[in-house]
Formats: sequence, structure tokens, C-alpha cells
Amino acid sequence: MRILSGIQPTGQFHLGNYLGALKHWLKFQDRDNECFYTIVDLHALTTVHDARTLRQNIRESKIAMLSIGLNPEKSTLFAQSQVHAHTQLGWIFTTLTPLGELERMTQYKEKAKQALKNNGVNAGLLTYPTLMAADILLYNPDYVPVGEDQKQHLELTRNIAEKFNKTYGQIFKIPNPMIYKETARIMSLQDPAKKMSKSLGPQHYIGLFEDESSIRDKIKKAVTDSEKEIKYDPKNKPAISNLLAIYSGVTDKPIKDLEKELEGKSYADLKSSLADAVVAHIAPIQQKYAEFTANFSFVERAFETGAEKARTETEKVMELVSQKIGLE
Ligand code: ATP
Ligand code: LTN
Repeated sequence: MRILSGIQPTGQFHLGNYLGALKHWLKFQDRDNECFYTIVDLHALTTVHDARTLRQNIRESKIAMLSIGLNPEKSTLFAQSQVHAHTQLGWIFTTLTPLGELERMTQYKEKAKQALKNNGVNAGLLTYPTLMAADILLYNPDYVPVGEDQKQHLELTRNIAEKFNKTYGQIFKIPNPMIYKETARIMSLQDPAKKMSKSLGPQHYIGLFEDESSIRDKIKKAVTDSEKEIKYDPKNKPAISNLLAIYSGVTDKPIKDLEKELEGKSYADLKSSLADAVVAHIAPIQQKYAEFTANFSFVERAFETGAEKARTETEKVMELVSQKIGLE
């Protein structure tokens, strides 16, 4: 199978994007799949306008991708901006996409609301999904592993592929989202009605590269639900269910087994076991992070080789696209 996915270099990796998406990327590379994983730095430009910050974030994201176990020998790793076909095809897709479809995207509406409070809404926020469709369709993947929040963008991508195929002739395969139910939406530790996200503030998320004491402290202060029973019931016990989902994500134990293990225990016991499990799971990742930071030239080379492979792949597709749409 062919797999493609992307992550924005907008700051720290956290348990939300790690358990919701990144950890699943690993599973694919260890089987007989062709995987393409990209740091979508051009997407980050819709919210980050400081060159030093962006450069630093891209650098840290590259190191982080290798640290969690992505292997450049098995997966093609690259930064989106290094493969120019993404913007080229992205533009072509904007000319096929009704404005109304972009305006009704949930992520656009949320980000536009935030942007209004700051520098205003840039057009890139609106056309974000057409660039994302290009990221995906250039590689004709079978599956795109993402968190639940990206489902709507994947639907739009499928519509764009169908529209292109109908208008110009069959080129693109229709990709399927791959969303893992229990970790599809890891929620904030302070507000389990919202997804865990960097933008909510530091107490809401656990960063993969945070130190142990800070992780333990955040878990200790995480909100809980009424009553005492440790049960997975997202509707009635959203906070405890979220802690169980994280616990299951970092231990690979089914939630049912964890419920049995924790029968009769208190919320404090759950938090303490969870903190141990999170720290144990991410310790080797943090160790790798230190090693790759010290050997950044290896990381850079891995991403250069990946970009080269991605360029070769996309050139063939762009030639076909250009021919079909009448550009040559
Ligand atoms: P943030 O909200 O922290 O800025 P993001 O969702 O905008 O992050 P990325 O970090 O680029 O963007 O997301 C990378 C992948 O991780 C996407 O597939 C996304 O769906 C998934 N993801 C992000 N946050 C969560 C979460 N809380 N739960 C599950 N999956 C998530
Ligand atoms: N929109 C995604 C990031 C993203 C992506 C992609 C994910 C950009 N291009 C292609 C999967 C495939 C986000 O906000 N997390």
C-alpha cells in the first residue's frame, strides 16, 4: 500500500498529534508499504510569520520525526517546500474548488476566528485545504493516517480528485482517511471538550520533549469527572476516558484490559500509573532526540534524500497533469 501523511512544524509535538497520527505512521513503515511523510512548512506559513521561529520549528520537527522512530531507509521523509510540485498542483486545485466549500471548512472557520484577533485573516488560511489536497494526491496514496479533525479535509481532497478526474480524465486515485477510533481525538487535560492542542496553552497538552517533572505535574492537575469509577465512557466521563485513551496509546494495552487492571482503584491511582507509563514510553524518544540533535547533519541528509525521491515521484505526475489540463 501507499501511505502519505503530513504534520505542521508549528511548535512542539504533543501526545495529541503523536497518539492520533504520528504513532500510526510508524506501523505502516514496518510493513511492506511505500510511505511518504512530510513536514508541511508551507502550511505553517498561514500562522507563523517569523523566519527564525519557523526555521527552528522545521529543524525540531525533522529531529522529532526521526526520534519517534521514522526511518529514512524505510520511509520517504521530506519538507513540503522542497518539492515545488505541491504549490503548483495546489494552485491548479484552487481553480477547481468552489469558494463555498473552502468557506465551510471547520478548521478555516476556527483559525479565521483566531486570526481576526491578531493580524487578520490571510487568504492562505482559506486555500489551505487545496494545498493539502495536492500534498496527498501527488503521491496517489491508498491511505492517509490522520486524527479525526482532518476528516473534513480528506473528504474535500476526495471531491477534488473526483472533480479533476471527471473534468480532465482519470489520473488520481481516491484516497481513504485512516483514523484510529480510540486515539482519533486526544482531548485537552484541562478541558476534555476540546482537542489537545498547542494553541490552548501549556497546561492543556503534554509535549513529547517535556521533562519528567512537568509531565507528572500536568497529569496530576488534569481535570477528572464526578463519581469514582474508572470507566471508558466518553459521553458521560470525558476526562477519565481521555486519560484511559492516552494510557492505552502509550502502553498498547486495550482500554478494556486497563479498566480491569484499575478496577477498585482511585482517580489518583490512575493518574500515577498513567504518569509512569507516559514517562516510560517517551524516555527513549527523548534520548534519541538528544542523539539526533548532536548529529543534525545526518538528519539533514535524510530529508534531502527524501526530497529528491519525492521530486522524482511528483515530476511524473505533474507532466501528466499539465498534459491533461492543456498546459502543454
Ligand atoms: P495543534 O492543534 O496542536 O496546532 P494541529 O492539529 O493543527 O495541531 P498537526 O500537529 O500538524 O496540527 O497535526 C498532525 C496530525 O495529528 C494530524 O493528522 C492531526 O489530525 C493529528 N492530531 C493533532 N491533534 C490531535 C489530537 N488532539 N488528537 C488526535 N489527533 C490529533
Ligand atoms: N492539515 C493537517 C496537516 C497536513 C496534512 C497534509 C495531513 C497538511 N497536508 C497531508 C495529512 C496529509 C493538519 O492541520 N494537521
